[in-house]
Amino acid sequence: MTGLGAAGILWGAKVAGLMERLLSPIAVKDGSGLLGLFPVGRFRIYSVAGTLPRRSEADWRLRLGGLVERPAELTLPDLRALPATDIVRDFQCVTGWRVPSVRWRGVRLADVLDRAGVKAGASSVRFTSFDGIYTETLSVEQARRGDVLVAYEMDGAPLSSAHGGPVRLYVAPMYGYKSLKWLQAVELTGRPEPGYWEERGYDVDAWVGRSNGRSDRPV
Ligand SMILES: Nc1nc2c(c(=O)[nH]1)N[C@H]1C(S)=C(S)[C@@H](COP(=O)(O)O)O[C@H]1N2
Ligand SMILES: [Mo]
Repeated sequence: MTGLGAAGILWGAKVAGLMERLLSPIAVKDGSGLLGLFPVGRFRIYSVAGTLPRRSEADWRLRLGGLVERPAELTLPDLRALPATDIVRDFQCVTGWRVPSVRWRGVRLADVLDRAGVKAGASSVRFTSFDGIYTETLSVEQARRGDVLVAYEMDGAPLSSAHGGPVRLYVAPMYGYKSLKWLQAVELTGRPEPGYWEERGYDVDAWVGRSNGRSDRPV
């Protein structure tokens, strides 16, 4: 058991190094010019696409599809019309940085799923980003938790483009890589499709403190 534990920690550290190596040195271009990749405020700004994609609030749409009763395209006003939830938690990246007490506001993903009507055969949710590259996945059970949000505000302000605005996913109990930025589509499927970092070795079930060989304090 000790051997396996140590291997897990080594593996975790090696994989965490991968995220840093692939992301740290790049700079990202915003409409206004060059932006350093990190840190912005208390966060590091990550984009595997190497750019910060932009979509205005007016142009943003959320596609709901796959194994649902009522495929739909939601606008930001549609989303804001659903009950809002606030969550204040530390934000923890699997590479080790943590931002204390961040306030998120958004709609519970569960309410969005109910609006679309999840069909009986659906067991997973697949998320895509309008950066064209990043993907994520949750089980339907995880997606229905009360602390998983489709978020449109951070710390009392509209979610900035750097942080994944107008709308991103916020998966409070899991490492930051589950919180997909620049959310574009939510698709119900019959089996999990590992997300961007998960295809590169990170755990699909990314609970803070009990995944990826790490022992962070749970958030
Ligand atoms: N579309 C997209 N979403 C993403 C990422 C990314 O590179 N692209 N990085 C993930 C990782 S690893 C973390 S820790 C958080 C970082 O959020 P921030 O850029 O707002 O600090 O976003 C997650 N969501
Ligand atoms: Mo991360």
